[in-house]
Amino acid sequence: MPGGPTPMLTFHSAATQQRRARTELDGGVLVTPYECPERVDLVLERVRETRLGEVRAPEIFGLGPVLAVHDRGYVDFLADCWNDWQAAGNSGEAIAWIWPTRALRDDIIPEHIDGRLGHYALGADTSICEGTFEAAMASKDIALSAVSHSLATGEPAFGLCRPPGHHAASDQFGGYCFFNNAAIAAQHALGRGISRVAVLDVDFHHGNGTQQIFYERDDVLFASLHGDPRRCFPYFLGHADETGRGQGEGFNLNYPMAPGTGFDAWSRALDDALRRMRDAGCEALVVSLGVDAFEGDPISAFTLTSDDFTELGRRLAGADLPTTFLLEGGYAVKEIGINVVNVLSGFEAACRAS
Ligand code: FKS
Ligand code: ZN
Repeated sequence: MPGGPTPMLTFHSAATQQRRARTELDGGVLVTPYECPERVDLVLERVRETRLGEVRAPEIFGLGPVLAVHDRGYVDFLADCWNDWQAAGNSGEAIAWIWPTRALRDDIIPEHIDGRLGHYALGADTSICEGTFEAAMASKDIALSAVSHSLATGEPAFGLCRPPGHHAASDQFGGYCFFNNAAIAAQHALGRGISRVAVLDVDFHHGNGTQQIFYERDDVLFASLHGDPRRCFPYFLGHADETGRGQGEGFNLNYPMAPGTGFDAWSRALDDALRRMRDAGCEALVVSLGVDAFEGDPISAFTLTSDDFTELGRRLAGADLPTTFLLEGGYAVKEIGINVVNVLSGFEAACRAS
């Protein structure tokens, strides 16, 4: 269909906008969060403008697929956090400020909301506000709908997820993430007759949550291209020597790269990850699609151009697998639509050409 719409479906829900946090601790002050609702509006606008394909509402999946990768106590905490925080008399948004660090005990979960926040938080960058849980629920339903569609049809699908997911561990939130959408989708794919899934994380930041969730398993191959944790968030995971444990040994691949890395070196890591996915016999691909490796990103440090994102899409199509794209980060808001849709249309163009 030259010039006509391509078959890539986008899953989107206005409920993702229910999270409208006002605060993020940044440089010692509270700023308006980089991870803002406009990000979704702008990607959606570009999807429509380029006629990428149909936009659909997600199906509702409930908590079952969430509990397949997240801890029950954690999920309950997220559901109750905003009410408990307000009931304790706080006027601002919920921000963790004390943690079970090396010098303290971590085996007894406190009852007080301040202690619970510290138990379940990775860092202080991510405030919890009204609507956060509802938005996270919508985000994982988008991811589940996208992966279901892709597996049912063999066609690629795009989940316009927000909040993002890849920093969310089995029982911790942070880095703007609450439910690990990619992990939930990958786990769901395994329940649908796929025996090994690849999760390829191209966001600038290491996908610590996805790594942690699957670290001891060989049915999910996790590969992440990211800023070296010696110098980049999340600082405490994502080194090259983290290769998996037990059954999972060899199924975790980290490609930390120095700030300033451009597409040449970055795409060599990408090609290596794609080769390892093929060698491992992966049958489906979930892409944690952050576009913060972009040269103009305000909080990241790689130098990919908008055209490089098109080439990324082309190379991903070469894997020739049912592919689900899930939005993660990307904070150059003005260019976020172009960069995300470049990946998707590069993928589509390569599929049609072959
Ligand atoms: C300090 C700014 C640093 C942490 C960076 C979070 C990155 C999040 C992300 C995701 F995809 F999850 F959204 N904050 N206030 O881009 O990896
Ligand atoms: Zn990121």
